[in-house]
Amino acid sequence: MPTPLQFAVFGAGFWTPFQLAGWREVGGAKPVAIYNRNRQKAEAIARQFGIPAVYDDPERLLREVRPDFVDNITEVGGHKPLSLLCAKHRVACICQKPLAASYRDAAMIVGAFRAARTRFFVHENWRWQAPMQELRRLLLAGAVGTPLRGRLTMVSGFDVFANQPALRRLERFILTDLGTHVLDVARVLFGEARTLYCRTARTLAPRIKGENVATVLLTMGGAHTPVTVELGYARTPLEPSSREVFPQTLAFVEGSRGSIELAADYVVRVTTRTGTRVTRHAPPRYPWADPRYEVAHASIVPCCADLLGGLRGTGGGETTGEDNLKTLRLVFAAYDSAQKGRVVTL
Ligand code: 89Y
Repeated sequence: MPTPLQFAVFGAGFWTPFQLAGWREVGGAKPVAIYNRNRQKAEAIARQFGIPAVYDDPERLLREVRPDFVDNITEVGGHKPLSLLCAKHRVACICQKPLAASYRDAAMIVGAFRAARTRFFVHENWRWQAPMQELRRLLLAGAVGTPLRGRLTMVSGFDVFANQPALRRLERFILTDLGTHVLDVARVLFGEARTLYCRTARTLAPRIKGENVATVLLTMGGAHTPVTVELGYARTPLEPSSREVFPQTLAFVEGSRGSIELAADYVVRVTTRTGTRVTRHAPPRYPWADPRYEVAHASIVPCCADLLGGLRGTGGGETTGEDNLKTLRLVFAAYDSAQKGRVVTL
């Protein structure tokens, strides 16, 4: 067994305990210090996970501890300053999504790590969800031929603001918080985008600053496959059959030889001329995961395992900063399209 990498945690909010539990599940990395501007919150997490050192000054932590890497689990406002601090000290870093509130800032962060010749990754976990992995596998294997069109839907009335009140204050909400995930999955499934058109709305979700509904139409990959991404966190009255599935993303792909449906309860239906094959791809059940976030929390484990391989240089590490910039280009092109009312060519 290789020596575990020693890491420092930045942030002590809603996601931190799940992220730490995920690392514990993966093994091979040990938290040795935690920073949070509110020291008491950091101390509580340190007690829970046996982290020996607590700091309320991130630079002091980096100087004194010199961790192998930092897991930056702060809210979006902390991503740029804290990531740049890691680049300055040449400490490898994994940052939560969305990497930054603008494409420019995100590119600046990635550029700083490139200049410092230091590894930098984004913890983008949606593509690691068990049913998404199956969809990816099926498309790669050509199970339904060439994709002719695709639809990815995450429309929910779940109160995401209760656990993450900072989401209410985002000027740009659903495309940065959720669009980052779902547009990333779209890239993984269908290839890079050629064109993009987006409409946004703010509706039926009181007391938030940003948009909470977005529809993005993209053409993707060599085949220019049309892909629709539907996002919504709203208390929209939905018909009973479209029941609440948060945080599952549903999908439907029509191909030249059949179709694939990713339905509620992690059910995958593959229909070809020979009939329909139904399988279930539920995520592993972890005792530490919040059951209301089951598939999202479970995906932390394969995501961290992949990033650990990237940090060690032993393979994996799909979601580099550079890769995430490609996803963020779509997120911010979507705002541009919605504002100008026109198609963006990428
Ligand atoms: O912040 C979001 C995330 O990354 O997963 C779901 C979420 O908690 C609410 O959209």
